[in-house]
Amino acid sequence: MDQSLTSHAGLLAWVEQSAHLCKPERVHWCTGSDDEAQWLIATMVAAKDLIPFNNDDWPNCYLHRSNPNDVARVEDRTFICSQSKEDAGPTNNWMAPDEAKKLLYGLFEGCMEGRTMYVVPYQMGPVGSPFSKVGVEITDSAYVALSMRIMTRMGTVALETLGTDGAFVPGLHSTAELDPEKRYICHFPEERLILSINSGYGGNALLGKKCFALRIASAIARDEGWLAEHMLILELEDPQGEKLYFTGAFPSACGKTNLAMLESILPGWTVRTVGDDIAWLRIGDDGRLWAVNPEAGFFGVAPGTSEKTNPSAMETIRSNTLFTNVARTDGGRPWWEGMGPASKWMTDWRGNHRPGQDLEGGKFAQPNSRFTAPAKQCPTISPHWEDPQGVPISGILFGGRRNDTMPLVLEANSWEHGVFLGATMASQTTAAAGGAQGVLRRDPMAMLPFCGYHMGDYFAHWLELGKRIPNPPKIFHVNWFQKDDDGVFLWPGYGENLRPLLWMRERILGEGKAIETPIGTVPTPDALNLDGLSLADGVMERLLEVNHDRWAQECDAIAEHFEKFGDKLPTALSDELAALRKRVG
Ligand code: GTP
Ligand code: SPV
Ligand code: MN
Repeated sequence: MDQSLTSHAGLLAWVEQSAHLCKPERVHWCTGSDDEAQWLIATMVAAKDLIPFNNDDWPNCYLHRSNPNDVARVEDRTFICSQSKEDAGPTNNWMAPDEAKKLLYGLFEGCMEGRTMYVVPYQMGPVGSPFSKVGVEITDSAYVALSMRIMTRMGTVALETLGTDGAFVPGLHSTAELDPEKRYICHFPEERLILSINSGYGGNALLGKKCFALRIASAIARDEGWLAEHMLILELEDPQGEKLYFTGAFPSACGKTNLAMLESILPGWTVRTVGDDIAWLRIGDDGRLWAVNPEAGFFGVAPGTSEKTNPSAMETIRSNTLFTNVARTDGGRPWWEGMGPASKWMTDWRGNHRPGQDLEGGKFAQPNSRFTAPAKQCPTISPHWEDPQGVPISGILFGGRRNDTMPLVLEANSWEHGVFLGATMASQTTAAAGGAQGVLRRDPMAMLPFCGYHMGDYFAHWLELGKRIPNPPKIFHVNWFQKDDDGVFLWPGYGENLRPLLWMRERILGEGKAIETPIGTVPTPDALNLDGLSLADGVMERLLEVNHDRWAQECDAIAEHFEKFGDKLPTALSDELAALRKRVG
């Protein structure tokens, strides 16, 4: 065993126990140093687990191809293992903790034979922040160790925060045989423990991210009176230099990274990035809601990312970036659909060498292919992104991917109505998780796959918290994804999303032209600043339309969604539905 880097008795005992169970050939404690990263990379390149990109254009960038059966989160194999089934609620898979441990520890037995066991201490949240928390992931995947170094504050820095007797969230992970039939992602919210086996992919395997910072943290947040959310955090600076901060909860692959890195299309206005996926929010001493990004990197969707849609992401990923399941051109560059013209010959994400014009052989990049890049490389990163107290939030956006029904932007009438908008959000499913794509489903607050306890209690927690915020943010709902009758997006999206954002800012400042509708407040058709954008006649009206027939149907769909929560549905939300029905008529 290498020199362990800590005298934390609880941590040493757990590592010892895990080594005894998994029987690795050796144990390596990760420090997070540059030398260590280069050694991990060299080991993986030798094993063909990483393929270098052309170092002149893409310095220190590598391609990792995952097993084709292991390319996304697996919601049907993800479990909340609370003592009582009821605490997991109707939206989570549940397994009894004893049963889950018996099953998983059985699978972990000897699973690291001949392998290295990496002990990966990591910190979620900025160094020196009172809100930061420590986790330790034990894994047999060098890819995971390397990714955790980008996505979190990993290594010695986390052990320093932990000290000799601090609390940490243990997470045991093994790729084992990558057997999809034996793949389990289990969370024990009472014990604050994570067990994950037989996947090496993103949210299943980088345990600091969805497993800790959302599922376990949401349970901690309920107990401690704060929120752990699937949200981007952005800074909007006006031409006078005044800043406002927004968070936005959109389901997986529905535009958080893109909005967080928005390139302003209007002179004088600047958007900067604080976080692109997760926010931890607390009520500050000043009575406002403050948000911290617990992560240190971006695990972003590659397809659709280009100089045109997201130049800031393109610059961020230009060096020191891991790419997972993208294509590789013969010139040694990464490529994916939506990046630009295909090159003459490419190796697709499965490793097949094909002409770039070959449209028969399927996509060159896996639709959920991703980049893993350090946040500090982002040209639009906010100077406040690591502020220990976080940033003060003035607006919360909920949003989904819907062809119709939901207007481009909608302002809630109150905190309760805003919670209702979040609780009833619906969105078409994407490639970020296994299963059918493009199916409309309710995804409350974009937390359906990530809430670590009963979703009804989670709604109640949001409502309670709202009562305790003297200056609550205004809540909005946005939809960048409405389509016309030919299936073409009605709204250009990306940088153009600045326009609705500016209207939301005006509303926060008590300005902005608006009309009350039965579903909330929408801009008048001339309220958005459309300088330099030409939309066809009637498009803006259509983007802002509130169709009463559709909304009568929507009320029925919401009622059905609410039924799941039984007694746990807060009356404030059933009251909101009743009031909506009345207004819709
Ligand atoms: P996760 O990392 O899975 O949580 O996803 P995310 O919410 O950060 O989504 P992301 O910004 O990566 O966008 C997902 C996909 O939606 C990409 O292919 C984007 O190109 C596309 N997209 C993002 N914003 C817009 C938009 O405003 N309009 C349209 N039409 N597509 C968008
Ligand atoms: C998501 O699916 O919401 C992601 C990617 O951000 S993963 O880390 O795989 O969860
Ligand atoms: Mn996400």
